[in-house]
Amino acid sequence: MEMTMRWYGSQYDTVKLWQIRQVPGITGVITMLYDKQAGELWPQDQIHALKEEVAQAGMHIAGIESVNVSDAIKVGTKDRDEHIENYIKSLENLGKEDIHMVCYNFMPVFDWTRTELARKRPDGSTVLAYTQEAVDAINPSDMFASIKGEMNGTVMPGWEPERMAHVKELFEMYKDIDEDKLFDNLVYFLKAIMPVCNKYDIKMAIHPDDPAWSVFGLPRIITSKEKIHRMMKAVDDPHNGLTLCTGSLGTNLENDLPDIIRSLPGRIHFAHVRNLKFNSPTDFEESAHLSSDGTFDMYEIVKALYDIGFDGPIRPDHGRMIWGEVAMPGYGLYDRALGAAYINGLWEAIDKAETRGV
Ligand code: DNO
Repeated sequence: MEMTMRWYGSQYDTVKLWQIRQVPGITGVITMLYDKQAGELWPQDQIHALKEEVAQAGMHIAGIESVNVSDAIKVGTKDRDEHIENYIKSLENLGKEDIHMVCYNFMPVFDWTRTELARKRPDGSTVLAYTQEAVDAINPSDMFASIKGEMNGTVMPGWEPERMAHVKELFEMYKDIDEDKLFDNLVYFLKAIMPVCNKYDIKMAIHPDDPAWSVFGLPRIITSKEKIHRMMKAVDDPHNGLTLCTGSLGTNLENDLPDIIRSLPGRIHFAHVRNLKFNSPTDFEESAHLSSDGTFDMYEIVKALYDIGFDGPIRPDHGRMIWGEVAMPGYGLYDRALGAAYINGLWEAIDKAETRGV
């Protein structure tokens, strides 16, 4: 594995590249052209400039999160083929710049969903949290308004104000889309992009739906082991892979995370590793990464990744807001640095136990 951290670009991120560089073991960042709308072309010169900026800071781009897939592609409207053409050209430009891993999602309307961005924990830290009760009580078009005051002045991925201004139209677009249609549109998209992925060895890593069930009646197709395998089989190419996101798949306590990992050797191209603490099956908060602070056994998760020979980028995922930091919720420097150090420690211990027979 390669330890990385997500970085939104100098224009948008409160965290600087030089700070990320000082986190022990981090050699790469996961980044994107943050001002590009889904469906838009990523020009090679802009990718090149981003790559140079990261290289100047002594790191490299370990992958992209995300080249977003437009709603036209997800819904299958008449603009879909044009957007897929742009997507293919963007992948080609990334390949030419020697970038070989792309994370994306196929979630309708909302990317990830949380109902609180700053729930206070007993130690005074704040975390992202979710309760089904809060989702059930709110009209989807009010969702953005209800959390925007907690965004610390940042633009959160998937919750861009321009996009949220059209929530009603977005819901209208998806009104005839059920799980099967959404799945067919995903397969159509993947089949169209596989040739360019093969040509440039670009590993596509779909992000699971977060939370791993339907919200606001919208269809969700990447929520369980069974559904992930259905997708892997439908386009059975090693470049069609998964972002193993423990915090997303793990929202459903029936998902056995180490078992899912072990069932997908060679198809996990990227890992988001974090813990969740459940107060009830439908009320969870994003605790510290440490096993004892949450519900997941982080040792078993990292061990499963190690055992399947996972060699892609890994990143600590959402962190708590600690030590007075003001940053994009989930994406401050301090707690993610602690997360990276912890995962590195687990990995080293597992590796030494395996290779030294300790
Ligand atoms: C949330 C992230 C997601 C993820 C996208 C991938 O913090 O994990 O926004 O980047 O779903 O396209």
